[in-house]
Amino acid sequence: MRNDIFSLEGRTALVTGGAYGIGFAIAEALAEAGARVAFNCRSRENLDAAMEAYRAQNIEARGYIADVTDEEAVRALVAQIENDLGAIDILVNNAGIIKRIPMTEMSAEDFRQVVDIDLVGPFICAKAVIPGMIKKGRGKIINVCSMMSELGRETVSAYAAAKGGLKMLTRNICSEYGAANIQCNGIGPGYIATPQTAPLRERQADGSRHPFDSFIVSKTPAGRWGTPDDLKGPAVFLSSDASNFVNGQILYVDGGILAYIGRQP
Ligand code: NAP
Ligand code: GCO
Repeated sequence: MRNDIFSLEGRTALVTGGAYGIGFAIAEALAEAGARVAFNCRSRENLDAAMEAYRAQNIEARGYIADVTDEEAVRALVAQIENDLGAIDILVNNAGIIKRIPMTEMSAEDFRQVVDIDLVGPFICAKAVIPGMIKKGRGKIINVCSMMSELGRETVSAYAAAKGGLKMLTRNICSEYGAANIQCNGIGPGYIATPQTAPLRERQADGSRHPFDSFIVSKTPAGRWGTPDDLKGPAVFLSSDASNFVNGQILYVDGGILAYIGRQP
């Protein structure tokens, strides 16, 4: 059979924050492409619900409780996955949070928490898996960036700072470990319908659409919010041999929003 450069057969993948949302869809896609899949999250309730959801999709995912900001816990997570599934070939740094607070009203603690999870967490996880990838002679690291790696907007200063930093961490891992045949790229989702963006899509008291919902739809050439499934193909591409000469890039999966000035009112 023609060598399928998109196949992930025999590969072990860790998707952080893969209990639901974008991470769940990416983990599903990697499993459908043949990978053995592990995910982590902080909440036992979310993990149990996720295991049910994976089983319902006939996916034998392994779930682990681990906070990506806890270096000891991540080291133990990587060791446990290596024991259960084999050394990690693919790391998807997906776990992330957002706090929408006007900057002058945001505490330094809130700012630090967002940066800790969205930027330091990916650093900790990448640092934990790279030695094993070097030993194997190959590896794939995919950082889930954001449109806010490129653009700002009101109330998301911490998130934009973290995601901007994650874009540069992506380029630096590429620079530092490309010679070890490790490819590190980013996926930059546009506005995706997940629990994280639910507050931006809530129906108003009169049943009308949230103003931000209408704004995003008007700003997106595709004329819709993305869904987690829109990220499946790009994630398989960046996890597979099909992208072995792609390194340090951010692949935006945004329906064209970053390219578009917006419809004249
Ligand atoms: P989500 O629905 O809020 O899911 C976040 C996931 O991360 C959950 O499984 C959560 O589970 C886990 N998580 C959060 N903090 C964690 C931590 N410290 N350690 C381990 N797991 C943690 O978010 P999403 O919309 O799917 O977004 C996923 C990623 O895509 C994030 O990095 C986000 O910034 C990025 N993104 C989202 C959009 C969008 O429009 N939705 C667009 C661009 C980029 P627990 O709470 O149980 O830990
Ligand atoms: C927001 C949204 C965005 C999306 C995403 C866009 O409040 O503006 O949450 O930040 O999550 O990052 O790419």
